[in-house]
Amino acid sequence: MALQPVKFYQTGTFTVGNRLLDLDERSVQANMRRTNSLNSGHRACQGCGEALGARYAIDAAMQATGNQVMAVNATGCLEVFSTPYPETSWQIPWIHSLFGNAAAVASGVAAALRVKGRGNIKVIAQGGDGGTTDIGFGCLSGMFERHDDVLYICYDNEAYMNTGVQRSSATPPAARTATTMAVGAHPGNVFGTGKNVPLIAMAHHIPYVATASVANLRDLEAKVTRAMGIAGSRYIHIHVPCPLGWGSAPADTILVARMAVECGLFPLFEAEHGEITSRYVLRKRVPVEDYLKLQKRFAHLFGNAPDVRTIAAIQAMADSNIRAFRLVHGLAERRKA
Ligand SMILES: Cc1ncc(C[n+]2csc(CCOP(=O)(O)OP(=O)(O)O)c2C)c(N)n1
Ligand code: SF4
Repeated sequence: MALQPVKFYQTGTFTVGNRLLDLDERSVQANMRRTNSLNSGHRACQGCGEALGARYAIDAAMQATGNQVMAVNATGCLEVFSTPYPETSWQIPWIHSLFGNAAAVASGVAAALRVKGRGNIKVIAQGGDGGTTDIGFGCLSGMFERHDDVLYICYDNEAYMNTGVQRSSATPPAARTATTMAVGAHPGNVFGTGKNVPLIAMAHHIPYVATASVANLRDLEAKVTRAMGIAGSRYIHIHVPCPLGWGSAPADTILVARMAVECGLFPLFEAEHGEITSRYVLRKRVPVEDYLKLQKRFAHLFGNAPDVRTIAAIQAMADSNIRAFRLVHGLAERRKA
């Protein structure tokens, strides 16, 4: 009988697959000495993508720096659910800034550490999309422009969730929020608005910009690890589904995030000094409906008379991303993460 080669399909997964990898290739979470930077007992909703993304990001940052890291946190869900004074779930030195000035406070902390000769301690600023793309945008651009030595992480749940799901400049078209049109011919957020902060960050020619998703936690860890090894301003924009605000099932958080990536609406890429250096090539391209149908904020597009024109317009956005970021085979070259 002919011998068949054994294929280790699970190589690289978080469970058994990690044991098949060299020590330095194993995921941060597979490490017995992982730090659990955001400890149990916090008050995030079930299935909160932001809580998951933050723990993986900060755990990776702690491992990369030998725990020599501190964080400045903008007001928002991440701050509120993790740190109801006098309690905290954080296992690192952590400062709550105002809603809009996390980048400026982090710049100041990094400068103070440098003056005190403690530049080995790395500074992270973090916040939601409201705190980043809207109210904190000026401070963030200033931090980039001055090349301050800070990694800024935006956890993008596409609305102001902490105060009850208001629209931000990261809210996608047609998504219902508490402050977008509830009824009429085209309920939800309008088309043609919003801003792409990763591309704006690239325009500042900072050394490192990346997008990441809780759908691919190894990729997320790798990007944070890479960012921690670079000096100067760095920016990582992480897509984090919010079951409460998106009307998705808590158990579907990873699925929803994966569908956003695989349909092309949330491209995963890295850029250095303004140029894209790697991108995630779609493993299984899916239509945008597969992503939208999982979320009640888009429920008005479906039902007895689906809004085919609006769905087609969203599909056109995904197709445009796929072309622009070269997300399908034949168009993309990929560098090992
Ligand atoms: C100057 C100011 N305006 C408004 C608020 C109220 N506020 C606190 S958190 C928040 C929304 C945060 O949204 P986002 O940054 O997207 O983070 P999320 O809660 O979605 O994670 C708002 C409006 C505030 N704290 N300060
Ligand atoms: S409202 Fe959304 S972002 Fe906030 S804790 Fe709940 S799931 Fe997380």
